[in-house]
Order: sequence, then C-alpha cells, then structure tokens
Amino acid sequence: MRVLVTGGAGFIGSNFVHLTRRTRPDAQVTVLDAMTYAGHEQSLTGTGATLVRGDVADADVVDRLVADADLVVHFAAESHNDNSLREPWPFVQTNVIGTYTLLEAVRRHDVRYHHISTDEVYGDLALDDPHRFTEATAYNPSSPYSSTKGASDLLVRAWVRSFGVRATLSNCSNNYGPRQHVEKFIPRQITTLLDGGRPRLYGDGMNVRDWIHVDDHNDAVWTIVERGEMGATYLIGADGEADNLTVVRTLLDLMGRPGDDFEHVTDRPGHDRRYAIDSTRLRTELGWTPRYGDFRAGLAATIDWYRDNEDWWRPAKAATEAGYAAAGETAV
Ligand code: NAD
Ligand code: TDX
Repeated sequence: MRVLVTGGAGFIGSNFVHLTRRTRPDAQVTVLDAMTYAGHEQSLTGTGATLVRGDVADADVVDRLVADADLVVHFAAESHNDNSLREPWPFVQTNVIGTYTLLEAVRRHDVRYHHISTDEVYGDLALDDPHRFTEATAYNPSSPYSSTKGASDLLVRAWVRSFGVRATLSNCSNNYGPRQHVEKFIPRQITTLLDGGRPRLYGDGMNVRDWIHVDDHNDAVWTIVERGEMGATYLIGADGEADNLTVVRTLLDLMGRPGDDFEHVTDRPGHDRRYAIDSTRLRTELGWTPRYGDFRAGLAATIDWYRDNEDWWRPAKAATEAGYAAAGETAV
C-alpha cells in the first residue's frame, strides 16, 4: 500500500510514520511536509519514508502525490493555539485551504482519505460538568486554531456527502510523547527543567487536558483507516484527564525538584477550561483499546527521550522562549 502522510515531519505525523514502519513494514510511505518551524527532518531518520518538501495548499504538488497514493492521512496543520492568537492567517491558509486542496485531489483520483483533527473543535467543559465530548457534541471552537480545525472537519463531511469522497475523521485529545515541539506544554516544561529553569503555568493551573500517548493515538488512526465506517467520525481518547498543576508537579517529582518549584504566568486569552473525551464508539464498534495506561510512566519515558535527544530540541528552545516573552508572558 502507498501511503501519503501530510505533516509527517511533525510530532504526531512522524510518530505515525515510525509506527507504520514497525507494524506495517510493507507500506510505502511518502511524507509531504512544508518543513515549517515545526518540521524536523531528523524525526524521520530510519523510517525509510520519502520526504517531499511542499505545501498542502499547493494544488500541483498535491495532485501529483495523491495520484500515486492508495491512502492519504492528513496530519499537516498549524497546531499551536498560542501562535494562532499571535498570527491567525497561517492557520486559515494551511488548515482550511490546505484541507480543501487535498479534498479536491482525493475526489479527482478517488483515493481513500483520513482526516486528523482535535477535540478542541467542541469548545470546553466546566470542571464539574459530568459530560464528556462524544461524536454528537455540537461544534463550538474557541481559538483561531480550533476554529480552523473545525472548518476543515466540516469541509471533509461535505465532500463525503456531496461528492462521495471515501473519508473517515478522528478527533483526538492532547497527545504526549517523543518528538513534540518545545512550544507545547509538556516538552516546554521538561526542557526548561533540564536547563535548570522553572515550569510556567498559565493562570491558576487548574485547566484540565485529557492526555493520550501519541502511539495510542496513531494505533487508533490505523484501526479507523482499516475498519472504520466510511464517512464516520471517531473520538480518540484514553481517559487521561489531569489538570496542568498536577502534570507540572509530576514532572518536578520525576526530575527531583521540589513540588512548588514553578511559577504562575499570564493566562492564555480565551483559555479553554477542560477537555474530556468519551471514546466509547471507537472501543465498542472497532474494538480499540489504549495500551499506555500509566501516565506517570509515560511522562518518565518522555523525560528520558528529551534528556537523550538534546540535539533534536536545543535549536528551537531559545527562539521559542523568546517568542513567549515577546508575546508578553510574565510571572503573576
Ligand atoms: P506539529 O506542529 O508538530 O506538526 C505539523 C507538521 O505539519 C509539521 O511538520 C509542519 O512542518 C507541517 N506543516 C505545517 N504547515 C504545512 C503546510 N502548509 N503544508 C505541509 N506541511 C505543513 O503538529 P502535531 O502536534 O503533530 O499535530 C498534527 C495533527 O494532529 C494536526 O492536524 C493537529 O491539529 C492534530 N492534533 C494534535 C493534537 C496534539 O495534542 N498535538 C491532538 C489532536 C489532534
Ligand atoms: O507553558 C505553558 N503553560 C501552560 O500552562 C504552555 C505552553 C501551556 N500551558 C497550558 C495550556 C493548556 O491548558 O497547558 C495546556 C496544554 O497546552 P498546549 O500544549 O499548548 O496544548 P492545547 O492548547 O491543549 O492544544 C493541544 O491539544 C490539542 C495541541 O497543541 C493541539 O494541536 C491539539 O489540537
């Protein structure tokens, strides 16, 4: 099978390529990646994948690559909420126009398509809300990032209904694991701690995210690609709710630092309070279960990865921190 993976030099996409190499060694993988600040060529070392540098919104390169594929898995996106608050345009261009461009190509060439999306399209929940997100939850995105992801999901659904495109969709909760950019919460705190600094918690630190190991996410994606109902959406989650303060305290403990050795900083504007996924549909209809049940052990392994791979993250660290400072992040 010839698989085109967009955004395969990023965090989740590169882990998808590694997982595919381990579990489906006969697949021929081509990665289409614009190699933005978030793309790392090193992340594909040893996978045997062919890397094509190009933009998912470039109809010519997309058409050529889709024509030669049996399956497209679309990870490419501008993915960071804080960046979307500073400069929304690249999010509209890549997440909306890029998805449109891919949909037109898979429609033309009748190629199977899987769309990677996020639980953030559903907005947020109160801390004491007994409900979790399901496939029936109404879209209610908060940020420029999540609204462009929601828009891209709606394009996919329309292309399925109007043109018979063979597509499935998945909306996953917060991923953690190796090769995640240092702008994101967990790698930012780990690398700051490795540098002797103090973790930085937005606001009161009580915001809740539903953490899943990146390999569990990608295993679910393969399950949906192979067994999912055409046109359907599946929510992917591993019952991993934790507030940010607890995550920071766990990292401090694992790295031998006192539990209060962090600072509160300026809150993110419009900061979603809580995400929580009910993945019953995926589990009951497709028989999927997560394998990484122990979040603390997963965090310990992630710390080890960043400790062992400083050459991977070091080049981006100073510029990322300078970006946060320039955006006005200050201790409160
Ligand atoms: P990432 O920022 O680490 O990687 C994105 C990749 O896409 C990078 O390699 C980048 O170079 C590439 N890219 C960006 N613009 C492009 C363009 N115009 N053309 C081609 N390539 C382009 O992101 P990630 O965290 O790996 O997220 C991957 C996907 O998963 C995204 O669609 C995101 O919305 C979704 N998602 C992420 C999470 C999470 O916790 N990180 C959770 C749920 C869903
Ligand atoms: O330094 C920080 N301090 C902090 O308290 C950073 C970078 C974040 N935070 C908070 C904000 C969130 O409550 O930690 C939480 C997680 O933040 P991010 O890593 O930026 O993730 P989030 O905004 O939840 O979005 C992520 O999950 C859903 C991904 O970046 C998205 O791509 C995905 O769709």
